Amino acid sequence: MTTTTQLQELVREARERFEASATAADLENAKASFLGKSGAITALMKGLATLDPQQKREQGAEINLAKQAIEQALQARRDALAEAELQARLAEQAIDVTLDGRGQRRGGLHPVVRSWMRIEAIFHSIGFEVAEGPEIEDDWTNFTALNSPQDHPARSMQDTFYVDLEDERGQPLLLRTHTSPMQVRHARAHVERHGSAAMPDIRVIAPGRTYRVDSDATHSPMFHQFEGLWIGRRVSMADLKGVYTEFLHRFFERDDIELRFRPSYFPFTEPSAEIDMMFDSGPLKGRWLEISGAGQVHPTVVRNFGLDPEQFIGFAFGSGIERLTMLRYGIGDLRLFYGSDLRFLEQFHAA
Ligand code: 2NM
Repeated sequence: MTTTTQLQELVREARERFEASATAADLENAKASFLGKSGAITALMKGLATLDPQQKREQGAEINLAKQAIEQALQARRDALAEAELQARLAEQAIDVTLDGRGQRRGGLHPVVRSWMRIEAIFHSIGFEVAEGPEIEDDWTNFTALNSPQDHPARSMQDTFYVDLEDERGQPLLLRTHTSPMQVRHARAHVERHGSAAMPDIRVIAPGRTYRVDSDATHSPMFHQFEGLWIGRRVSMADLKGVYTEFLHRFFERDDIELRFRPSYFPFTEPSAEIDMMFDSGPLKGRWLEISGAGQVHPTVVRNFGLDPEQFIGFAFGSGIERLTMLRYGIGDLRLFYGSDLRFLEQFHAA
């Protein structure tokens, strides 16, 4: 005979065992001791067989109640364990959306490249094409075509980086010392394409890297230049002044700039001039600044373009992109351009 107290004790014990089960497997083991084939409740049910019908009914009902209570406790514990496991998995996989992202390290354009791009855009809008060409040049295109005499100091090993190779015609190869060889190539291709009889004017700029054996606070062995060239039947130094004035106004985004031409010498132009500029306001106000070399293209050079210098005439100029960039942004030391110091470079990323 089982007493109500014994059944209550059994239910209490089951609840305790279920509560103490830390995993689903523990819980199923605990369940077996009460509801399994050889569990306590099952044993009690079997015991009913020996009782008389009245007792069987009463006892059976009580045992059933206890069984239901145990099943309820089991289910409650199953739910609790499942919920705990879910919470643990969520916590483990949690993302803290308030943390900073790893971000993407964004590069930026070098200030010299920014100037390069602006220069191309400005001259393009004035009607100039943009020439391209090799940085390793042959002797004829870099020097001879541009009327540089054999004994010119620029042709010496002290001034020019020669490459340990010759081209197929046996002439020396070198790192171009200016961007004019691109103009030579461009002009010759232009004449080849159009012929000279009804040739449209040659109007081109040649921007790019150039190399000279030179290194101090104001000279780098590699620097950037852009040269301009306009050849037609009646192009004058007045056109040069007009074009270059327009360029400076656009490049510096201001009109209070004065220009002056000073006589100079270059092998590839005659006459030749230095272009000086002066701001009428701001920190550099009133100081003449050397900004470019220029001149009327030498007849020998015009002939080397494949044109008759009696019929074709024009101007050319060559300016340093670093120098223009330093003036535009107020940069004091050329070497900052080549130091790869992000504290310097990042100032231009959003410029
Ligand atoms: C300069 C100064 C003066 C120049 C000449 C030529 C060409 F191709 F027509 F011969 N291009 N650039 C030139 C003229 C360059 O740089 C200081």
